[in-house]
Amino acid sequence: MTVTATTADVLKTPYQRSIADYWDKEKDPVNIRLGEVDGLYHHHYGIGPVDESVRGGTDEQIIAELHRLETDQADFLIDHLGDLTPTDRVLDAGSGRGGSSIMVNQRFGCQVDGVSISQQQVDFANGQAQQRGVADQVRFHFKNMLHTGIEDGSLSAIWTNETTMYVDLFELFGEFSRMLKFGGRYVCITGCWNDLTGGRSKAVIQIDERYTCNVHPRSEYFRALAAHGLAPISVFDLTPATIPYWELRETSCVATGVEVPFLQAYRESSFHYLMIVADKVRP
Ligand code: GPP
Ligand code: MG
Repeated sequence: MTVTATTADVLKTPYQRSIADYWDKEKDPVNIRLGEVDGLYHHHYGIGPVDESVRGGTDEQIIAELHRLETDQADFLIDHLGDLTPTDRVLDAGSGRGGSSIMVNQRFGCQVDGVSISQQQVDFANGQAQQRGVADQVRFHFKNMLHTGIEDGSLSAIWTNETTMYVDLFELFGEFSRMLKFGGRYVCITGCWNDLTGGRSKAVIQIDERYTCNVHPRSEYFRALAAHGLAPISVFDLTPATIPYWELRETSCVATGVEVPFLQAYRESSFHYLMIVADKVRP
C-alpha cells in the first residue's frame, strides 16, 4: 500500500472535500479531552451502564467516565473481529485519530492499516502509533475507504466505527468485499434510521445536519451487505446500551448540543445504534 496520495486521488467530490475540511479543523473538547485521559482518541460514542459514583463528581471524573464508555464500545466491536493473529492484516475504515486501531493491535498484535480522508487525522494517528512504539504495525494513510488501493483478498477483517453514514453503502461494501479474504470478517457499528417509522425523523435530520452526513435506513445495510457476498452472523441493537452515555454527556461540561437529537431519536425509536457482524461468504 502506498503511503502518499494526492488530494485529487483521494477526494473525488465537493462533498468529500467538505467532509475532509470538517475533520481537518475539528478540535472538539468532547474528543480531545476524553482522548487525553489515556491517549486513546476515539470518534465514536459509548455503551454500557454509567458508574453511579461519578454523578455530581468533578468534570475530570465525568470526562474519564465518558471515555471509559467509549473505550468499552470499541472493546465490544473488537470482541467480534474473530481470532486474529500477528500475521493477519486488518483495516480500520475511517480511522479518525486512531483509538480503535491501537486497541486492535494491542489485543491481537496484528498489522493494522487505518484510512481517513483527513490528513490532519492521519498525521495525528501516526503520531500516536509512534509514541506507543507500534508504528511498524499500525499505519494510517490518507486514503478514501471507497477506493483504498489495498490488494484483492488480502484482509482478514475490516471494521467501520460510525463512518458509514458518509458514503454509499453499495459502493463501500463492494470495496470491502474485494479486499476481504474468503471467510474474512466485517464489523460495523452505526446509527441508522428505523424503516418502520416511515422516513427520516426531525431528530435524524438534525443529526445529519450537525455532521454533514447521511444516515441510512436500517434495511439498506442488509441489502448492501447481501449484494456483495457479506452475510450477517450477528446483529446487536445497542440502542438501550448507548442511552446512558448520552444522558451523562448531556449534563457534562463537554456537551455539544447534539445530545438532544440523539436522545430524542433513540427514545422515539426513529433511530437505532446497531452493530452488524458479517462474514465474506463469496470466494
Ligand atoms: C462520532 O464522531 C461519529 C460521527 C460524527 C458520525 C455520525 C455518527 C452517527 C452515529 C450518526 P465524534 O466523536 O467526532 O462526534 P462528537 O464530536 O459529537 O463526539
Ligand atoms: Mg466524540
